[in-house]
Amino acid sequence: MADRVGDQNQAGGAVKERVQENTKEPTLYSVVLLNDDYTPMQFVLDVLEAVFQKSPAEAYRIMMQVHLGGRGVAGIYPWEVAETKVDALLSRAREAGHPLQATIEDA
Ligand code: TYC
Repeated sequence: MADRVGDQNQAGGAVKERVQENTKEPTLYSVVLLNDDYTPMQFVLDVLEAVFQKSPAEAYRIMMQVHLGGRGVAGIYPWEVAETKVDALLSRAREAGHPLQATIEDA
């Protein structure tokens, strides 16, 4: 009797099968910075460091990729985190009077 309970465990053997669904990775989204002709390079560097937690070297790489190529990935996050990052970026940019834009895309 006691052995039987132990064999099946307290969830009747269902625990192991639930492990995967309980630890499933969230769908990820890219926050993509877009180029414009007016936002100062230094402002983009500051945002990449403050909002997207990039090192100065990585911020410079991303900023130049956007400046030269039109777009660049600032970070990859679950949906709600990506939205929060974009909100922070947009409110800093508008506060400072810059037209900086970003989009959220499937990663
Ligand atoms: N192109 C801008 C300039 O020459 C710099 C810039 C870089 C703007 C990245 C936006 O996402 C951006 N001042």
